[in-house]
Amino acid sequence: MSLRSMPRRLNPRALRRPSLCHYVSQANPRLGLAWQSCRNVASTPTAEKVLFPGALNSEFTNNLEFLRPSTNKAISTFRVLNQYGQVIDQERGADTTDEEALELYKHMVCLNIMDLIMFEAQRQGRLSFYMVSTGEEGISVGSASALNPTDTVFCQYREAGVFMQRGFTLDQFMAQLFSNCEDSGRGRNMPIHFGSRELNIRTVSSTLATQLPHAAGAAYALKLKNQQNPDVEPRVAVTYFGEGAASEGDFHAALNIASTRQAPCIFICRNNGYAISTPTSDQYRGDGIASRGAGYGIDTLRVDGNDIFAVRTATKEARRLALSDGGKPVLIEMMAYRVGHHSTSDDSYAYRQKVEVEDWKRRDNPITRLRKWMEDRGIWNEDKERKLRSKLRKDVLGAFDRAEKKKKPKIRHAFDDVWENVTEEQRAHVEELKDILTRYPKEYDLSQYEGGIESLDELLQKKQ
Ligand SMILES: Cc1ncc(C[n+]2csc(CCOP(=O)(O)OP(=O)(O)O)c2C)c(N)n1
Ligand SMILES: [Mg+2]
Repeated sequence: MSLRSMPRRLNPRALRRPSLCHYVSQANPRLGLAWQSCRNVASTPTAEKVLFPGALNSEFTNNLEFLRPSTNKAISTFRVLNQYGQVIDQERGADTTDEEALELYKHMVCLNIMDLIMFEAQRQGRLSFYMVSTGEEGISVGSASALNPTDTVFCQYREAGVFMQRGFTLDQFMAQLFSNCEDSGRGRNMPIHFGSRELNIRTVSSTLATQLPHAAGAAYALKLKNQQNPDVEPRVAVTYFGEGAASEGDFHAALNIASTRQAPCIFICRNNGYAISTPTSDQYRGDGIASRGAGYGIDTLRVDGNDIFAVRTATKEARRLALSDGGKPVLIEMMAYRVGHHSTSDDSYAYRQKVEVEDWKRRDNPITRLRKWMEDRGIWNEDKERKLRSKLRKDVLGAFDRAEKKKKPKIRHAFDDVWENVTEEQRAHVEELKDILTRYPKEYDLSQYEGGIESLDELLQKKQ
């Protein structure tokens, strides 16, 4: 008797409590197929295929042949433009209007100028820390341009371009970088840990890869929401991470849970060749990060990150795929080279040759590649370039100046937002801090902090 013809009450699977996914597939019969093909395994004694529950559709073979990934052809890299800025497939074209291209270009150049200015400002001691996106502007700006504003985004830390493309203003960047009273994070994070509830971008967390399971979970929640509200435009979760972060356990947990739950999560890896001083050759032996997608049963694409049109097209298609068949994860590996130092705390010439960096700078770059395309189309020239750069420089410096002059957030914010009411223990901490600040006014100049020491009184007066 085959499993299929076995009476249902004898099938141990039928005795198991149905999972949430079972209910989901029951609620929407269209979604049922993918789950059921993994659940209802049928077998006959003469079957050609293995029907072990853990390896569906595997044919028997008597060839003793190990899989040897090192002998496989490397996964191809998708691109739309060649390095001269020419569209390769004329039929498909760039899939971007001139106006859109100009906006993308402006955002990439603005990010680049902000990076140059803030890096130097850190060197002058005017802010404590900074990280540049040089060479990776196309990945963040291009992918963000292909998402819906309601999609929820979880960044690593080198994706300021995502914020910029979504509408984070220069004043908002500067408020966070200078930890002033306008910072929505209330000055409680290191510079570059941006976040925006309005723009649907979770606050950056330095702890590598923690954003990945968060995104997978959010995507699963969105899947259920999308089903509950079929009239509302469906949403995806998107997360960014470096190839170094992909060595964390969280990466694997996130891909696996997103895959088994078929959650609409787009995983965007920025493979820039380095994790601080660790080159990819010390990070993995497989074919980059893309090869891991297949292992988790996830639709995957490798993309030329220096080609903003390829990044956009790939992200658009990933979003379509992520929302098809009731939802599924997608992995995109965006290839790039980290042109800058890891951060202002790093000197990359201690572990890589300057000539290597100079070579990459000359060889390829997302900004110059788009510029070549725009010049070929006659929508850009040297004069426009000069004017744009000069205007953006003024804009960045203007925001810099305004932010630097603003006061620091109230000291009380160090205690806010943890407990609804001040606890007895917190009250003791606040009182102790107040005592120290009062006794050592020369050491602690509070004139720069909004509300001065009185902001602590506001807390102490709050009823328990
Ligand atoms: C869990 C954890 N381990 C180590 C670090 C220290 N650290 C910060 S950035 C970084 C390198 C990450 O490289 P990658 O993910 O490739 O991103 P990239 O900096 O190249 O953009 C490391 C090891 C950390 N922040 N968190
Ligand atoms: Mg990296």
